[in-house]
Amino acid sequence: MSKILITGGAGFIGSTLANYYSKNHSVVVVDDLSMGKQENLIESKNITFIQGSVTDRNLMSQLLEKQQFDYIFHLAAIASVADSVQRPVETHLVNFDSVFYLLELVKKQSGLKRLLFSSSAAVYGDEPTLPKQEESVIRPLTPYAIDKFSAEKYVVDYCHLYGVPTSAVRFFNVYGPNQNPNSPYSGVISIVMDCYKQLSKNKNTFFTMFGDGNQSRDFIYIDDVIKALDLIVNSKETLGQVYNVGTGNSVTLNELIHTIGKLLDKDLPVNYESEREGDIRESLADISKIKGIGFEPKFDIKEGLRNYIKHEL
Ligand code: UD2
Repeated sequence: MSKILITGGAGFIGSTLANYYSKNHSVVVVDDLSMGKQENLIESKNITFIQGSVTDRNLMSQLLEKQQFDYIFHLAAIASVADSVQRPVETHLVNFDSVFYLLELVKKQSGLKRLLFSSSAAVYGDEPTLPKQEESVIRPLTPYAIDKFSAEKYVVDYCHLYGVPTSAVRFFNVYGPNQNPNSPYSGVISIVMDCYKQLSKNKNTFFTMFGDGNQSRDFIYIDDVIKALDLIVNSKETLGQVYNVGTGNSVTLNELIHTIGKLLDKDLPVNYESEREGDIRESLADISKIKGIGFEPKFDIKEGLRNYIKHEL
């Protein structure tokens, strides 16, 4: 039974990971509940929940001095790009400083098997060459992307310089059950699903499409993400490495809405508005590197949506 720390463990990705590992391992979750919800975590004697922020240095140092973790997943973040533009200083404290401080804390721990850091496809910015390889041009354009990229660099550097066992992932567009739809910057699929729920109560519900709907994204289902993370932390060749976590396929938002409509046998009214400032037109991962450690996405967009619908609607 390993000891696992998951920061941001009440959020969408973190809670799914915590619930998954709690079957066979002891999991400690730290979350300030700014976006996450404690109800996302299943009732389990193997999960310990601590409400607090990763920016609280006393909390983090006490936690890591008291307990020796085998694995640490640092997922806590201000997850919205737009929010980071509104609050660059707060974003920096959460998305960069907390990582730096955590690296210093784990530097002293000899038993750690892996620290995994969650970076983002945002680091590639609007450079148009597709698909994005880990070695592609990096053009971080927002406080969110700059912090993710610099934190990711430190994470990798601490492995090479000090022998801290680290890896980083660049998430593309992750979707699935328990993704919070309630912020304007929530994942688009969670917003569409929420619209469908509202539609059954209110016939006037519609989905707001920002732009012409021809922008595309590489959507990856949460179960595939969990599999990718588990593979990375259990492989030696991933030490000090960064991996794209996507499917290698993309769909346009118009195609997405059409597919969901077909699966539910009901059309969702769509209102087209002007595109969001700074919106990336196309996003697509090259996943050759992660395939090299045995990763193969199991869910294409249709299969993923089918599963999501089974859980949520
Ligand atoms: C994703 C990540 C973000 C960052 C970024 C990097 C999510 C939730 N966000 O942002 O954290 O890593 O990738 O590039 O995964 N849209 C609508 N209507 C809505 C909501 C969204 O049309 O009500 C559009 C939106 O303008 C965009 C697309 O849907 O073109 C996807 O939006 P998103 O917020 O799900 O994700 P994205 O790619 O902006």
